[in-house]
Amino acid sequence: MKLDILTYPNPILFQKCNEVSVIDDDLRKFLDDMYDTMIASNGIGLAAIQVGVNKRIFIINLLNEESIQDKKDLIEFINPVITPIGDAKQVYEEGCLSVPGFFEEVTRYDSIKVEYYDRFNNKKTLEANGLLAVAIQHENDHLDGHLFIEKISFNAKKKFEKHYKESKKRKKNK
Ligand code: QAP
Ligand code: CO
Repeated sequence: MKLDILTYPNPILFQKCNEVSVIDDDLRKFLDDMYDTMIASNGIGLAAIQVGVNKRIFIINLLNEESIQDKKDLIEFINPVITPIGDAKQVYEEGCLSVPGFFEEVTRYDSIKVEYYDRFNNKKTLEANGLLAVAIQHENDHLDGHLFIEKISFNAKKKFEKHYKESKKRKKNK
């Protein structure tokens, strides 16, 4: 089932999320709904709070070498904890389903370790770099009530304000 995605400046997006205490069939059903929502919205990552659910959960499904978004590559992160590996940074042009139509460069750690639980309550550890590391850090920020637009340059923030005002006008005329 596809859920509605909250968009900036909905105050729910700025909430700090709570840890998941039980991983049961209801939670697995919710993870399926998150996947349907992400795919229907042409996303590669989605956090629970983006659909109004205050839980430390996100999902990521990047494209493979053939540029196909294969469900086999879906990763579901429950109660993730991220640790940077080293000091190296990377810059990537990010977007967010909660900030539709706006893309801007963000600097993040190049390499990270993430510990999390999967949908069957198995504890997992993953080391990531490149785009997967970007996606994990972007989604993990949602769990602490942060959006990528808080991490962009001063000039990019001005560009965002303009984009946001224009998108409000477009909504009004729709
Ligand atoms: C987070 O973002 C992310 O504005 C996931 O019009 C960001 O799926 C992962 C999207 C950067 C890796 C790198 C945004 C789709 C999707 C839009 C998304 C839009 C249509 C964003
Ligand atoms: Co996002």
